[in-house]
This record gives sequence, structure tokens and C-alpha cells, in this order.
Amino acid sequence: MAVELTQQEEFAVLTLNRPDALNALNAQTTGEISDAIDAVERMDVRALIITGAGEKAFCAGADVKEMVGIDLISKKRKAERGQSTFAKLDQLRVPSVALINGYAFGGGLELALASTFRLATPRAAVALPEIKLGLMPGYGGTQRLPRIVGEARALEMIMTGRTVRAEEAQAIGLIHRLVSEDNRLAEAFAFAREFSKFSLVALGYAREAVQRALSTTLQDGLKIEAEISTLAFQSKDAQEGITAFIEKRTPNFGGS
Ligand code: CO8
Repeated sequence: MAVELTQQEEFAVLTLNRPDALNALNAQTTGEISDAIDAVERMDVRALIITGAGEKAFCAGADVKEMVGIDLISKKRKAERGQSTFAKLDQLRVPSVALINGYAFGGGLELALASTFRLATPRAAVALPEIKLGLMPGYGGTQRLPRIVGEARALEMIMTGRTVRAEEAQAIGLIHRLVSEDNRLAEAFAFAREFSKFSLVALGYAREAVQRALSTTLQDGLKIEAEISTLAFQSKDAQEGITAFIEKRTPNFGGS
């Protein structure tokens, strides 16, 4: 298997598992990531953590060796498969955390960009180096990166292909937090627990409202917020949260 999906405590952990190829995304790996995301939808978990096997890489991007001699139709299908897999991740019922434990290049960074949160170890390095291959990002990088770091920084990264080290990535808002090398999975769990104890319904609506803010006007965005926050208010979890506050007890969110 090119990926491994396990349940650890209240989390699903998806590990890209081609360390000899720095966890590059060949067709098999992308297909298995897609299947794993479907499986996570059916699991009783509070978040998905994604990381890479081995000591060097989260994921070095699309498998360059698979691109040799590829025809245009297959190329387009490949980009569409990557995009639809990452879109599924973007819309997953539970929040996702990319734990970047080394190189996150090209499609590897695009996978992290489609995750809700990004953590990195001090030796992590991110880049969209497609330009060096005479290519450009094809798995969502040109669309998600500017939404996260702004147009100027995204253009610079995409047009120079330069490698951004973990500390700078954090400074520009590309990485939410740094975690230690040795204790990274436990620290990722601790980070996920900061939000995963809350209502999955409210978390999902909040994420949707913020995502839609980036593709609409302020006026329309405020209407969307009014609609979505009303839906959140009608959930059983909202009743539970308000009742628990009044009764001075910890809420027990059921996720509906
Ligand atoms: N694809 C396939 N194999 C890879 C990849 C990759 N992306 N990256 C590394 N590998 C392989 C190497 O070939 C090598 O294998 P072997 O031992 O058999 O020669 C092994 O992994 C180890 O790699 P290195 O020896 O190169 O390790 P280094 O520590 O020296 O360097 C780097 C690490 C800097 C990450 C380097 O491997 C590198 O630059 N890799 C390529 C990164 C890259 O260009 N990624 C972007 C690819 S394009 C993309 O992701 C999006 C394309 C969108 C279009 C999609 C439609 C087709």
C-alpha cells in the first residue's frame, strides 16, 4: 500500500508511505489517498492527521517519473484526479491537519494547502518548484496559496519555485505552528484537541463560512454568515452548548 490509514485515539492518521520516492504522488498513491478520505468520512473520529513516512519528506509532489511520455488527455485526467481528491479533503466532514515532517514540494504542498491546518517540524521545507520543470502547479496551488499567503507572496513562490523553510513559512501564515521533530505526532494530537472537543457541526459551518469569505463580496459574505450561523444555531449541539453553559457543566457534543 502507498498510504496507511489508522485510527489513533480519536483521530484518523493517514501516512503517505513511499519513503524511497519521498512519498511522491503516483497514480496509485493519489487513488489510495482518495479512498482513504472516503474511509475517514465513515470513521468515528474528530480529525484527520496527514503525514509522510520516513525521515525526509512529507511529500515531494507529483511523481515526476510518471510524467515521462504522458499524453495531454492523460495529463488533464491526472490533474483533475488530483484536484478532485484534494477538493474532497477540503470538504471533509472533520477538520484535517497536515503534519509536514520534511519536504512538502509541488503536489505535496498542494495536499497540505487543501488541509484545514498545517503544522511543520523545524526541518520542514515547502515549495512549488513546478516552474523549474517547465510546468506550473496543477493540484490547486495557484488558487489556494494566494488565498492563504496573499497574491504577492504566492506569485513569488510560484514564479521562482524557491524553497521556504519552516520558520519563514510560519511567519507568512503558511504554517500554523511548529512542532518538535521527536514528539510531532503527539503535538499534532494536542493541537487537534484544541478544536476537536467542539461541535463538529459548528466547526464545519464556521469553516464553510470562512472559505466562502474568500470568493465573495463582504455584503454577500455577511448574508452567507447570517444564513449559516442560523443553521448552526438550530443544531442539537448548539442547544447542548447553551444548556451546558447555563448548568455550569462541560458540554457533550454529539455532532448533530
Ligand atoms: N517524483 C518522483 N520521484 C521523486 C520525486 C518526485 N517528485 N522527488 C524525489 N523523488 C525520488 C528521487 O528520484 C530519488 O529516487 P532514486 O533514489 O531512485 O533516484 C528519491 O526520491 C530521493 O530523492 P533525492 O535523491 O532527489 O533526495 P534529495 O534529498 O537529494 O532531494 C528534493 C530532495 C529536493 C525534494 C528532490 O528530490 C526534488 O527536488 N524532488 C522533486 C520535487 C519536485 O519537483 N516536485 C514537484 C513535482 S510537479 C508537481 O508536484 C505538480 C505537478 C502538477 C501537474 C500534475 C499533472 C500531471
